[in-house]
Amino acid sequence: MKPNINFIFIADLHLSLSATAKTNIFLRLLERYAAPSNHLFILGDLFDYWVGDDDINNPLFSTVVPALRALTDAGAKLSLMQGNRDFLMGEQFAELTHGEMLSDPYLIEIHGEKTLLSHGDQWCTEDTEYQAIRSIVRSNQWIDDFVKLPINERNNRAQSYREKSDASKVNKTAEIMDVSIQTVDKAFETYNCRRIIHGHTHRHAHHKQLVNEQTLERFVLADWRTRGQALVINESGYLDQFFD
Ligand SMILES: [Mn+2]
Repeated sequence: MKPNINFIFIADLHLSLSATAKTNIFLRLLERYAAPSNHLFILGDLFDYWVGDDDINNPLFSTVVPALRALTDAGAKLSLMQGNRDFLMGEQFAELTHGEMLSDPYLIEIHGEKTLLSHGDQWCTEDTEYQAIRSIVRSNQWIDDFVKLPINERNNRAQSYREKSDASKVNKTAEIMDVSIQTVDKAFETYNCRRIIHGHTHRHAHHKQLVNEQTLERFVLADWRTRGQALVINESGYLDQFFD
């Protein structure tokens, strides 16, 4: 008999040095799921920002990396996806944690159901200003130039990008910053799947729609504030698990 694997999805923890309570919640979650029957997926923005896998003196690095490694050492599987805040989290990080990096979007099968995973920001296509910036900072040229800078300079720049991004959001409507329904529908079609799981928008939800007599469902993961949320899917169904 195949074991009933728990597929666990989290995103948008936005861990930072100033939010130690959240980091502790995350460490407890890792302890809780440290068993071979679990597969943890972190779908982006684990960190509020990440300036590169060589930032080894960052206290978050020395806290989070060994904790993730303890999870995989206990036999759990770990899959990581970059978010828009921590897209410089890469192969080196994955290797140290014994996890695997996933491309975005990524198609998996969960107990027989094809499921498309994404951070979600690339589907916010109505926010054209954001998409223009995204295509610049995700280019190899931009990344090569950025990671050549000294770490403290990278930290300063990350801070200033974040402030600019917060300022630009003030003038945008909630609809513009959500995923585009047309873009999501296209993803369902392209990947020929009936389930999507993503984060980024911080709009915790379970959407269902009927298309051609098929139910399409889209889980949006919650961002972590005073408590953490994990979506757990196994053979019995799905449930939201909260951590505080
Ligand atoms: Mn995000």
